[in-house]
Amino acid sequence: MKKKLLFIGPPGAGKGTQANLFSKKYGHDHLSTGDLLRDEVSSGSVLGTKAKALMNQGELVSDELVLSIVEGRLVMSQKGWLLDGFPRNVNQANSLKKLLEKINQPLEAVISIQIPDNYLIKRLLERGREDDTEEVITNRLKIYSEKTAPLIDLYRKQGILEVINGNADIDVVFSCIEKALG
Ligand code: B4P
Repeated sequence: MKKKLLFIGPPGAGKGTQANLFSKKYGHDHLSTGDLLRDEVSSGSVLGTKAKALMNQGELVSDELVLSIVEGRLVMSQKGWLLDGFPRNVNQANSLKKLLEKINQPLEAVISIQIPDNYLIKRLLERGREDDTEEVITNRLKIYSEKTAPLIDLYRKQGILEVINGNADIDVVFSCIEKALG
């Protein structure tokens, strides 16, 4: 199984859900910037307080903060890693590229989970996290299509992209991911 992975997809596509299942089964370190930022928010730190305000509007947190969170964990990882929710814009993708070159751990595959917007909105409203209101979800989807979706083409050009249909049961999506990475 490939060891250096990235899962990308719009909010609610199931990337967190699938990354969790996958890392539990195959032993990758699961690096979810969303989860790491929510931990920072719960800690009540100054950075967490700043992050919370942005997250609750559906905006991206500063690249510097996200990078500082990811870098240390990537460098420490011994058994392979799975990035979930990072990179989210071109600047983060460039920083990741430089970091991976520095530590000599090239990305092996990118899983792009795709699903129409109307299903995403329904899923997220049902989940009901603090940033899962209709207004905030709409903003997150807009930011995804403007800033994150262009990265898919970048990874397609590198020949490491696998597109997965996210509009199916969780176990069906999981099997498709295993097949793509096997
Ligand atoms: P994230 O935590 O990454 O959250 P997300 O995009 O909403 O997706 P998530 O992974 O949680 O949900 P999933 O699709 O698995 O980001 C939250 C915020 O953090 C961002 O808005 C931003 O502010 C900040 N942030 C994070 N990373 C950042 C970065 N790199 N730079 C700057 N800011 C950053 O699942 C959603 C729901 O669907 C769940 O309830 C799940 O149970 C359900 N579901 C999943 N698969 C399903 C299926 N197949 N069928 C039915 N339901 C399914």
